Amino acid sequence: MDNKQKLFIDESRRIAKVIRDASEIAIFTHIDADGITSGSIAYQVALRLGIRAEINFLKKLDDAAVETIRSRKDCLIWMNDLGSGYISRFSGLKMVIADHHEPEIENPILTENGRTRLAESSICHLNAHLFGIEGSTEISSSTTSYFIARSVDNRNKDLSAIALVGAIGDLQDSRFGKLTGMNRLVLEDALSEGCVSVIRDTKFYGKETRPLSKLLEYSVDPQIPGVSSDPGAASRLLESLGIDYRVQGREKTWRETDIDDRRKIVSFIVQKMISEGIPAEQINSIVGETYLIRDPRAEEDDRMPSDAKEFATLINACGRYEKYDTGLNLCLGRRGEVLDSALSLLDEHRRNVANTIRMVKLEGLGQMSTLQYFHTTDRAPDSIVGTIAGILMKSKDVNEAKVVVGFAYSEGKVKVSCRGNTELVGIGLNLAEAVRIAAESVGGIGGGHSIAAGATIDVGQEQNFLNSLDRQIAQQLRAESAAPISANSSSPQEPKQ
Ligand SMILES: [Mn+2]
Repeated sequence: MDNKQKLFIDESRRIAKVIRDASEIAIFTHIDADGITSGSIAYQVALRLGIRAEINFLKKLDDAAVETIRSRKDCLIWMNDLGSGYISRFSGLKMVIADHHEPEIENPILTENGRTRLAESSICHLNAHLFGIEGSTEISSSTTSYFIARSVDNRNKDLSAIALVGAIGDLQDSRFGKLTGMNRLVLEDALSEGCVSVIRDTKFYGKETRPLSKLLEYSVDPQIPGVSSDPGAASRLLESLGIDYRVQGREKTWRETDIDDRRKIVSFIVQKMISEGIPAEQINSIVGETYLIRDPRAEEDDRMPSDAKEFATLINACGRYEKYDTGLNLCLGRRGEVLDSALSLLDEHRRNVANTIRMVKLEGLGQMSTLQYFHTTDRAPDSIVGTIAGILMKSKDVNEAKVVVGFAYSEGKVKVSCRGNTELVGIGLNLAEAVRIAAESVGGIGGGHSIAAGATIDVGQEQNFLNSLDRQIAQQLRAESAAPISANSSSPQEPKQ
């Protein structure tokens, strides 16, 4: 453990005391996998302490949400996965913020004995950025909340399993092919508690749930030349490799496929990537750590995926379709009927994503100098616009040197999702800042991470937002190329949603 990590954990201990002393806790959390897992950790902590607690899920931190939060000033408010960016709106509240998004810049920050903290005394703020820790690869909101949980009571170490699901849901492993930094400390706890096992495997999505040919056809990370997005190509490949991929009238999953057959597939993909001139580091990154979760609190159910990535996808599906209780209950270990609903939400989600991608590709993306954009208007659920932007950013059909911006109508406003990649971040892109400034220039709000950010703006402001964002990004990329030492991005991986 380094000094920054030690200071972060010291701060989590100070916050744990505030939580133990509370008589009632109002938990607020975001609705993605990281947010729902974080909220479930906070909720479980309160339950175990015997403290009266309620949990509220927020799509975004708009004026109405701030109003709701401020109305709970009678109890301790515990924010997860949001809050850091708009902390000045909460002055005077008794509040704990466990977040990993970039903190509000204008907020007064004090440095005392080498420790950076907010000058706002009634708010306990645990955020990696205040300690010089990277908030998009080294720690998620779920692992931030986990450090508080563990400081409250060592017996909460069993919550490390669900904390890892949140970190994976936030794609914190994608840059290095494994969990690093503070997340790695949580992984160590989970290993010693026996609630996770780590295997080296390919990065394919759906290893436990997708039929083998679909796993290959739908693979965007890695893209398999000649196979990804080409219906029928995967089955032809499997047959040409002489792989028996059927069992009892259905296709096997990756996990059910014979180990030698899996090796054949991987070596075929590697050779194909070499022949296409794909860089070696990108080829190496098709294999990474896979985390298999065994939550000791969970009910037995064979249908529950143990792969943390698939677990996170299930929770994300619950959040996207506003079935927050289903997501929460899944995180608390419920299965059975809860799992039934989660699985059918995931089915519905996959259909929506496939249809929307088809629609956007058909229409084509609008082009500006540093970005490319699409608008799903009201033809798709607003909750999938980030997923669509992420998939497009990784696909061969768009310009990888430009940011992808997606718009969708959402409750009388426009929801905006922006995605970059590690190459762009390496040459100066900071979407969190660019999107925040562009959103504020049209009277909206926005923020996030350097590689992925979002905003909410008024209907009709799309073009003004794009103009401002285009200028911001151009400025960031220019400033970086003018700097004497340019940042170097060594990793080919970029998060997707
Ligand atoms: Mn998060």
